[in-house]
Amino acid sequence: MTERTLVLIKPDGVQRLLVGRMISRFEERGLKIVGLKLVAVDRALAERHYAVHRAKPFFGGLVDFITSSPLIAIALEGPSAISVVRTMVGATRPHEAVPGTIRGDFALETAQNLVHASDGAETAAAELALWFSPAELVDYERDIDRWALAAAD
Ligand code: 3AN
Repeated sequence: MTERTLVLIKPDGVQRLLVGRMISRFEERGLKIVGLKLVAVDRALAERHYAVHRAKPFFGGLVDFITSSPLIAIALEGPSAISVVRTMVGATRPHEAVPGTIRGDFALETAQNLVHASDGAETAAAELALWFSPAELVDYERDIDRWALAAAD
């Protein structure tokens, strides 16, 4: 089933010059970029995005971190995109992430684990609406899809 999901390349990914490499991984997998922007996140947006973690001891630090420097917000589309992207990102705690995943290849610290990816259909819909206006999500055809994704549906 074709799905859309939200990916954030967090401030550590931007500062460590990993934006291009991470986008390449998603593109090479066959996922379609349907939204993309650089965002200087304010605290209100950060707190809404991480609202489920509001009661956690790391919440304040998490909001400080995500507002400390710009991030890249990406909307990706493809077959089972939500679970495909979560698998590509790897375990939340990078020391448990397997090699070949983004965190398994580039991260060691949970507080600096480079990427956010929506964890389910409801979350993806809510997060895409939070980060992108309808006009910023673009429908278009890619010629490559008849080669890369012919059997997808
Ligand atoms: P994921 O990003 O893998 O979905 P969540 O949703 O459990 O993981 O956590 C959201 C973010 O909160 C993580 N990406 C990480 O930046 C931060 N976080 C989670 N657990 C901790 C922790 N124990 N200490 C510091 N930061 C944490």
